[in-house]
Formats: sequence, structure tokens, C-alpha cells
Amino acid sequence: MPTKTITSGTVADAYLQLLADRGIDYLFANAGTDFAPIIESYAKAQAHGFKVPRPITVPHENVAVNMAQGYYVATGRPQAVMVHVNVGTANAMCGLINFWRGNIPVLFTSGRTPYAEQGGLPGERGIEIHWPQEMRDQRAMTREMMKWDYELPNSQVLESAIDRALNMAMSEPRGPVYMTLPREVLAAPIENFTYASPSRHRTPAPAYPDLTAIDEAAELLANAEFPLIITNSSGRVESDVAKLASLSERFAIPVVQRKNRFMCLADNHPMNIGYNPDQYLESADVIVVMECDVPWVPRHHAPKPDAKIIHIGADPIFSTYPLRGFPCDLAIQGVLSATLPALSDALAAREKSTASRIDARRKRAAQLHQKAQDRLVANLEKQRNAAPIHPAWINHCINQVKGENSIIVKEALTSTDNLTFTKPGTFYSLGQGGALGWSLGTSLGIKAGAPDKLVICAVGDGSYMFGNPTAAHYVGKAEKLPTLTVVYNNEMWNAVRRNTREVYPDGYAAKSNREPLTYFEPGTHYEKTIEALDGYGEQVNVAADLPKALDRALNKVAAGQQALLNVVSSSG
Ligand SMILES: Cc1ncc(C[n+]2csc(CCOP(=O)(O)OP(=O)(O)O)c2C)c(N)n1
Ligand SMILES: [Mg+2]
Repeated sequence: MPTKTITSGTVADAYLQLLADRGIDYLFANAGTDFAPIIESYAKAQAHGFKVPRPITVPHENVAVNMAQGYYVATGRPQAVMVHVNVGTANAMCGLINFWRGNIPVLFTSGRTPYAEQGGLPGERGIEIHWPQEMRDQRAMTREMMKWDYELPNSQVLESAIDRALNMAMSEPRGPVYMTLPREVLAAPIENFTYASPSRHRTPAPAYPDLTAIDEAAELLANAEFPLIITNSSGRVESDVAKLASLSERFAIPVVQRKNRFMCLADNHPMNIGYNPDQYLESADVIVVMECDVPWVPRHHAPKPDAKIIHIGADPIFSTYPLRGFPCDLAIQGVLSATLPALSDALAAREKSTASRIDARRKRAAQLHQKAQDRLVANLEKQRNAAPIHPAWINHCINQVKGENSIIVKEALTSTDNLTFTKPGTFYSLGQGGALGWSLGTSLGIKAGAPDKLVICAVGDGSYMFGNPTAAHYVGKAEKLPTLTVVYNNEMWNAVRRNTREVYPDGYAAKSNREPLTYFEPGTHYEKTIEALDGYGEQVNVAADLPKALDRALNKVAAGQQALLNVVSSSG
């Protein structure tokens, strides 16, 4: 077994070198007194040229964790985050909530206040704050959002702990893990610390889907008049996009992406019939809920009572959700990379006998595809010159300049109408736990992982402020990660206003001209925030001015300067 040995140093030295050995490129960090051994180790690594993850100073934990998310979605590799004890953990919590629901693997770590009040151990308590920052159980803060948590007790288990953390994070369904690092443990001396390199702990291959269940699903789908796939995350693994494209096209099974988190199927694919399944629910006779936690909202829409509902995914019943009662006639557990080809094979065996039905479905899908396209064109024509600027126009203008390979990170709660995608991994609308403020950090992480790509963060004004913009733009400047941020500035939290109207359609709030707690005072100059960090900022008020403003901003980004357009707009 090949090994490496560190002849002398500290646990912190071994920790950082092990992380690098395990493929961790970055430590996104927000430091405090718990970091002393880590900071010392980094300086030592610089002096001696040891290979360690690149340390990134991130002035808010929310940005730090989201950078790890961005780097992961861009590269497929989890990264490490370290924050300051309980307080840094608290600031990172919204990210962790999203990662838990979104199956984002991140090695989240924080210091743990030193144990010893005195006695001479390196790293023991040495400042007042070491008493009040101790918790009865720091890990309990995050436990509901973690696949695994652990406190590092000593160097003897360091290798196992790191390998287990990464294995836990990366085994399906994936998710975040948490490790606390007490200061005395990090500061403890080591001698002849030997570890396996490469790791002897490969990620488990995922379980194969049950072939009897696959056959049952194929039988239902083969005999369906109007089968429908509803997904929001089937494109999480980029290579699954082609598998879904080929299955849906060959057997004429239309696909609707509902509030999609990833690019799941190209907009120009003949089976792509849009982003709103509600209109099809009453006619579909077999529905496949594919990697989709909420396929419809029962209060508003439901499939017809005798429709057969099949759920497919790594965890098709979303077992961590306390309540989720969508009907389920068949559930198939397995990653899509295995399930889609297996389903394709099972459908191929029935292809000849169902050829005329497939043909009829194909004709129907073609009409629905065309109808969805026509609706978008008509909507754009209507909104092109709207004042204030309509979000569909912002989407369209971004679409015109972005090219096929750019990556759009969307945290604007308006629709994605008129934004189109043809390539996997070019669209992310994450935040699966519903915690806003993830997109600025995620865009920076994506840019770090895919430096040659243009990354555009399309974000609502409320979400922009949740994203710790000063900290994010600071990192954009300091780490030379130029992205374009487009703020959809409707000067409100429209989602909150819309929801109040949904609950009280004829209420006082709906009748008032200005619902309390949902509006911002107009006139916030978000473009000036980025200027404070040497970015290029512009405010856009008129629809016709937007294309040229985008060109100017993108020229700056191409030259290495981060940019922001503050687009004063309606809510659509
Ligand atoms: C951390 C967090 N706080 C509050 C909310 C509640 N919330 C949901 S949508 C929303 C408004 C978002 O505003 P903006 O980004 O401007 O989008 P808009 O609704 O105006 O389109 C708020 C406050 C949340 N989801 N997450
Ligand atoms: Mg808003």
C-alpha cells in the first residue's frame, strides 16, 4: 500500500496535507482564535512548499459555504470550509439548510473552543472568549442538516475521520458533513505520521435499481397515451441529461421541468414541453416524478385520480422530509445514471408492439413543444418595451449575450421564461432548502471551478442583499473571480407579497396599494456596492438600454473586472 509520512509537525499540518491528498483544492475560511494552529500550518506550508488546499479568506461564512457549493457543482468534487466555532457555524446555517435539501456534499468544519483552562497543552484556553463560546454540544446546531458529524479527538483517527467524512458526503444520496476541530487537537505534535496515499476508502458505487420495478414502470409507460416526466433535478449529474434526452425522444415521453434546479433537458429538445406541468396534469395518464421533491402543489392542481404515479430517484420518497404525501404507485430507488439506461432497455423490448402509440405521443408532444415556444415569443413581444422593465425582457437580453457555454446562476424568483439552455451544467437555481442568499457565493465558487466560463448571477434585489454582497464582491476582487451580477430590482420582496395574496385574495393587504413588510424604499444603488470593491456598476431603467449595458458590463468582465447591472424592473 503506497503511503506518505510527515516526520514531524502538528495535527493541523497533517490535516491540511491529508485534505490536499484527498483532492480538496480549497479551504474557504472565515477565521477566529480557533484557527491559530491552522494559520501557523499554512505559513509553514508556504515556507516549505507543502501541498495544502488553497486558503481563501472569505469575510462572511454564508459566502464561504456557498463558494464550496459552486466549486462542487462546477467540478463534481467536494471542498472544505472552516469557520469560527459556534458563531461562524451560525452564520453558515442557511447554506447548510440548502445543502441538506439539495444533496450538496461539502466538508464543513469549525474550530471548537479549547477544552483545557490551564495545564500547558499547546492550544489551551488563552483569552476570555474561550469560556462563553463553548457550547454543550456545538454539533447539535447543525445535526438536522448533516449526514454525519464528528469531533476530531486526536491524530490517531485523523486519516479515518477525513476519509469517512468524504465518503459520507459523496455516497448517494449526497450531502454535507460536519467536523469540529478542537484547538488543542489541531495544535498537538505529531511524529512520523503515516497515511495511505491514495486513500483506501473509495466512494461506494451506488445501488443498482431493481429490475422488476423497472419492468413494471416500462409496462406502464409503454401503454400510456400521455406519459409525462416531471423533474427539477435530473440534470444534477451532467451526463444524465443526454440519457434523459435519448429516453424521452426515442419513446416519446414529454418532459416538464418544474422550478428546475439544474439544466435537465435542452429547450430545443422535441420532448421539452415547458416548465409548468400544472396544465398537463389533468390529461397525463402515467406520470414519472423524476428527482423532484414537489411535482405539483395539491391545493392548486392534482393529476387525474386514475393516473399512475411513478417516483424515481436516489431517494425517491425524500426520506428526510417530515411530510410528503404525493401518491406513489411505484417507486424506484437508484441513481439516474443507472435507472435511465435500464428503463430504456425495458422500453426497447416493447418498442415494436407499441410503435403506433409512440407515434401518436410524438405528434402530441410536437404540438405542445411548439405551443410552449409560441407562448414565449408572444410574451416577449408584449414585454419588450415595458416600463418598468419586465423580467422576461431581462432574461431575453441575457440570453442574447450569454452563448451556449456560459453558466447562469439564478436566484431571481421571477420565471426563467426566455432564458434558454442547450448544454448540461449551464443553469443552476439551487437554494433547495429555501434559504435565500446563496447565489453570489455560489457564482464565485463556480468561477473558481470553471475559470474559462462566463458566470452570470441573475438575482432578485432581496436575494442580493441576503447574499452578503460586500463580502462576495470583496472575494470577487481579492481572488480575481470576475462574474457579472444582474440585479432584478423590483424594489420589493414580491414572492412574499404574492403569497399573502394567495392566502388572502380579497384581504386588506391585497386591497392596499402597498402591502406592509414587502416593499423596499425605491432608489437603492446596488451598482455602487460593487464600485466599492473596484467593480463596474451601472443602473438600467429603460428596456431599450439594457442590451448595450450588458455589452459594456461583459466587456469589463472579459477584461477581468467584476461587474453588476442594477436593473430597475417590474415583478412580471
Ligand atoms: C434567509 C431567508 N429569509 C427570508 C426568506 C423569505 N422569502 C422568500 S422569497 C423572499 C423575497 C425575495 O426577494 P427578491 O429576491 O427581491 O425576489 P422577488 O420576490 O422580489 O422576485 C423572501 C424574503 C427566505 N426564503 N430566506
Ligand atoms: Mg425583489
